[in-house]
Amino acid sequence: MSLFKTKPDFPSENSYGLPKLPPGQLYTEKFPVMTYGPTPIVELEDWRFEITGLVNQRRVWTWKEFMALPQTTLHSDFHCVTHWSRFDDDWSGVLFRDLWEVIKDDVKPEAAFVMQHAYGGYTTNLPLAWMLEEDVLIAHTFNGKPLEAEHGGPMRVFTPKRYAWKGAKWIKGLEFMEHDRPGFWEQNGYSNSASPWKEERYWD
Ligand SMILES: Nc1nc2c(c(=O)[nH]1)N[C@H]1C(S)=C(S)[C@@H](COP(=O)(O)O)O[C@H]1N2
Ligand SMILES: [Mo]
Repeated sequence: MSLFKTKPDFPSENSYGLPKLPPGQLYTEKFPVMTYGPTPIVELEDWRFEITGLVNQRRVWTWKEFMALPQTTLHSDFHCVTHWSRFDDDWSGVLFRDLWEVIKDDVKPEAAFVMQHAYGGYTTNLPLAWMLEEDVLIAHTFNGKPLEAEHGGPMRVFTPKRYAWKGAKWIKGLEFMEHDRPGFWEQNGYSNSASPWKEERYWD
């Protein structure tokens, strides 16, 4: 049995009016686990989320505090740089832009880039302006169930408009930076901008 369906029946465009299947991608119903290194196991009572870097004060949220932030469910597709795409999952969590409303007075005006830091040490970077797009989600629920540990549970970042390495599984915090800095895969040759529709796979 093949990993990929050869003739998926899906609309030609996604909710952004872009091709639902980006160039060079294949559709799958599976959800492969793509992790560099071991899976960190983080219990909810131990989980913390913090903001660091260019902040006036370091702030830390417990699980309960983070879950009290506004919650959003996105219906979205998922694109991995290794050429597979999943369609139409429901992801629930806190939009970065809703978190931003709570933290913006604590973040210094020079901050222009954000580094995601994960339990286990993974990092990935994005401009603050891209983090503020309408669909960057810090997610804990996948298709109505708590996100499994291998997929980044209890909490991960999901960036539907970027290849999936731009979302850290096991997120533990965000660092605000004045200057851009490459994260883990960006240091290892992956693109800094990661648009599936421009096929920005590798760093030229
Ligand atoms: N902490 C952490 N986050 C990560 C990764 C990782 O290795 N560690 N891999 C990235 C890559 S390359 C992809 S494609 C997606 C895969 O998510 P999945 O394992 O849920 O499919 O997670 C991204 N986030
Ligand atoms: Mo990936």
